[in-house]
Amino acid sequence: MRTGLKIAAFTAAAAATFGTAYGVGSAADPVVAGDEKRPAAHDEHAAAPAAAADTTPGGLQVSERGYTLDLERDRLPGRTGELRFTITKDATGKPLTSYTKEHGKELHLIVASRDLTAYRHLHPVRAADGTWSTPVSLPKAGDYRVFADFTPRGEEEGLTLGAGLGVAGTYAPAPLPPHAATARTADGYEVRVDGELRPGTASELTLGVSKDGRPVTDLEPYLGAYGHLVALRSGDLAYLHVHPHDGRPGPEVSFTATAPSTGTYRLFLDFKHDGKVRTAAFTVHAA
Ligand SMILES: [Cu+2]
Repeated sequence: MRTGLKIAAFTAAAAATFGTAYGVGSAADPVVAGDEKRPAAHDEHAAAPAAAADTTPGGLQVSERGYTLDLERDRLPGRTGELRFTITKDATGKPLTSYTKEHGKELHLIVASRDLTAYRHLHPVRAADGTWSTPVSLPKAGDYRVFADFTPRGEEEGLTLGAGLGVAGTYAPAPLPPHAATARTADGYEVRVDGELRPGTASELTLGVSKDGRPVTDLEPYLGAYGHLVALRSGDLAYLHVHPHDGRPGPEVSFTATAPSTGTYRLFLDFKHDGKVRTAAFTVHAA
């Protein structure tokens, strides 16, 4: 069982767990059921490993469960350019063209710098042949990781594939910002995080948004939720995407999350206010 994305999205109090298999065989069975309409010769899961292999957190592998993230180029000549890629079905070598939408999109693309100081959440456009493309503008040169978060149609569980991306130019990796309970967005919003991330146990994180010292109570839905939270583990950039479990438009948005291990994580919260999506980032420790 992969990231538990659906559990988080559809079950109010459920933990979004990555790195925990819950139920031997449960990862394989829904795939078989969901693939009934496809001809057997095109069943790309025939060679998929057993459920036991699914304890790895998302985003660490370029290829998983019969799908591969193929970046057209794994380096960009500058900080601004176009990213093009396909999700290739290993069994046929062809791009995947049918997806189940999650939060209004067939695919969510996260681009994060290896030093965890730069972050982009993008929604590429898919051509009929399965090629995805999006303009990308990054704040600095260096090593990045690209995460594709999607659910192939007919499958119960989504998956997140990750690939490296190099951006040409002079690169000075930054130290991870220290732990702090509050973060300020580039445009003056203050976000406070309450609660702790715990390894192997679900815990609640509450993020409170204010502007000019006043709580924001009119957050706007962004992709069907008042907040989207991505956690990346420092060191290997293991990926966890969680969704809020209450429907209030602020000032507080709560998430239930489970860290796959002790360690340091960088949290990125996307929220929408005054018609614009804004991002606040935090460094937290799970211990
Ligand atoms: Cu998205």
